Amino acid sequence: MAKLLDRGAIDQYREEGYYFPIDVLDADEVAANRARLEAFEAQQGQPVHGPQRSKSHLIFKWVDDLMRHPRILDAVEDLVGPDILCWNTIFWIKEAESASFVSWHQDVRYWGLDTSELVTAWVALSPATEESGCMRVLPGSHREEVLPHRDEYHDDNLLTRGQEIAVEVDESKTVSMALAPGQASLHNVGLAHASGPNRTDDRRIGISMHYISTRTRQTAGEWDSAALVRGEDRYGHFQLAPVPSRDLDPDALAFHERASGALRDILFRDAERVRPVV
Ligand SMILES: O=C(O)CCC(=O)C(=O)O
Repeated sequence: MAKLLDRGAIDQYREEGYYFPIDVLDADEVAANRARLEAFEAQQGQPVHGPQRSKSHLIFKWVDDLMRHPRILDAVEDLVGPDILCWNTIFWIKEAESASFVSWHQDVRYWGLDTSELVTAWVALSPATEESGCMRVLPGSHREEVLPHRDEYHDDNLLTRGQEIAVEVDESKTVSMALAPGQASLHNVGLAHASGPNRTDDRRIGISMHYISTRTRQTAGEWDSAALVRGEDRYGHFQLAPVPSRDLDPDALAFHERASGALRDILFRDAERVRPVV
């Protein structure tokens, strides 16, 4: 029996490659998480950036908690089964009135994972609207061949290599996944997706969490890590990440350094240029 998604939602996800919205956090929880993020940014004098954007559950205890949120895990379990790893967590922040964008891309092309079942849950901590640059998806593209990509390294592109699909995407067939703060969307690793600039006076803040079955293997690197978030790991294909005891836990930070270095090697493995962001 499904835990959170109904039959229609599961069928839509399988057919179209996405499903939204799912209510995850209430207004107080959103405010508390945003305050934690922004207190950290105020303290360091700049927004979360570079390697801080990825595997961020190893830096921030509250991201680790969010990654284990029962409503998210119930939805993910409905799609990948009961033994679940979270491979990565990524901040997607577009400052107010900023040109930041994400080009059309398919994650399956870059992540080296031998699964077509990875589910991304993307949680909004501020309004994700067409105006603020919410995600757009190309329904059904996860069931087609992976499209050719090229690297553009555009400064405003939030993607590591500025990777983009090298053929025209028919915008008339795309769907905008607008979310209110505290809501989440789900999308499949093969689904083509993108997002435009933020034309509002608030930051657009999202956190993506990338879930796989424990069966999954990393094929692009010798060593990779993931967090066991539900069930049992009977395979041992990934080094299991520690659970931080608090924000900036020194042991978890040391693990983050190794884990994000390995991730960078995977993401840039056939790239012309390596950028500090992962
Ligand atoms: O936040 C965005 O606009 C894009 C996010 C994305 O590419 C992802 O979660 O896979």
